[in-house]
Amino acid sequence: MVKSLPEIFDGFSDARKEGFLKVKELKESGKNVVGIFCTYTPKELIIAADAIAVGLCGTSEDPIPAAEKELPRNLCPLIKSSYGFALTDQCPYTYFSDLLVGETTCDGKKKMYELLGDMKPMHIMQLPQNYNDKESFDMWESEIMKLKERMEEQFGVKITDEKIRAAIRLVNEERKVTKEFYELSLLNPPPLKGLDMQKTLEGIKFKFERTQIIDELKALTKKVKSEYEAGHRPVPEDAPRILVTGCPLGGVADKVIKAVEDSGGVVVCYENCGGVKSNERLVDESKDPYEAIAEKYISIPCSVMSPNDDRMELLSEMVEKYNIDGVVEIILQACHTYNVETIEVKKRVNGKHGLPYLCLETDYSKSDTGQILTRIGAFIEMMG
Ligand code: BJ8
Repeated sequence: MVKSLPEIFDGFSDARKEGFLKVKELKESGKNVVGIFCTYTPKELIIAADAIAVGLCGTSEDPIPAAEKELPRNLCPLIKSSYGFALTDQCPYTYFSDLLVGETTCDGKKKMYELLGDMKPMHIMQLPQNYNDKESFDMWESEIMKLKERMEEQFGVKITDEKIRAAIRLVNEERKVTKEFYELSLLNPPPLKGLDMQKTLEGIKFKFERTQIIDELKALTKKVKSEYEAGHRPVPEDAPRILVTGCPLGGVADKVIKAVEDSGGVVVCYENCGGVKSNERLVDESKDPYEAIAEKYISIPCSVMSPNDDRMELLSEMVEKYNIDGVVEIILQACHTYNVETIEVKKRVNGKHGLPYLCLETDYSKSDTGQILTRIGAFIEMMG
């Protein structure tokens, strides 16, 4: 039976739940599972070691009370949720992971990794916090080589030149089709709602056969385009076009993106991890594979970097490219690096682009849903 677009988007939304069974099956068939938490993890090395990479960033508030018995309450919900899942053994992805890989990004995450190391085998990559200088690059390249060695040792495999190059090509292909999918929203009016785009970008993290992800995304992009060409318009022409930036959205999308779209706006660009930040730049296939991997990953403009001018440049590029009417920034409670960067983001959006900017600090609870809807409603109305 041919599925409709809403059914396909809901399918991506259910991917996290459905992936539980899939990961169990893969595990039983002898596959090794590597749990990851961040866009800085070089997935190519995990794939080249014939293992599967599974995202373990918590997006639910359920395990937070358990985490708060050990962690400070005044900590980012993403960290508390991820830790709570590991602590309570409630998350099958964490349970089935043979190895966890983390990076020294923000303070809370890197200290949580130390604690996780008492529960599971853990490999922590030392991430330098400057993407411009040579010493930082050399250090990161050596961290990439250390991860290669750890994968080989942990799983008793050899990562050959051929395997790493094949993994690079595969992940690059996935990035290209992901980009083609989210670039659908360059159209005006966009051919899909931002919440459906977000469900899809989040859902692909819980599909483990990379070629299947590529095929499904290509087919989805084609279907959205052909329905648009046939006259399907899910978004009104005058809906203000919103760019969302800031912290990862997995745990707050239903609250924030839905509020934007229920108020008459449409999210056309996600600058966050999972969107533009992780997919715009490819690994250079013509270079030494490890140098090329190091170059790609160290250039991710996350707020843990200092300085982080590239984020502002990327933001400006996207504001112009997507013909943006307003920017909404999401700060997860106690995320200091993104929170301090809001000053620069606001200046850039208001000053350079003359556009309205709204910053929302939130967590995974539902207690501020009404307040967020009111603030976003007023923001969108101002643009109307
Ligand atoms: S590359 S955004 S996935 S670190 S929101 S845990 S920064 S206190 S998630 Fe992130 Fe990697 Fe950067 Fe992306 Fe800390 Fe902030 Fe929480 Fe964060």
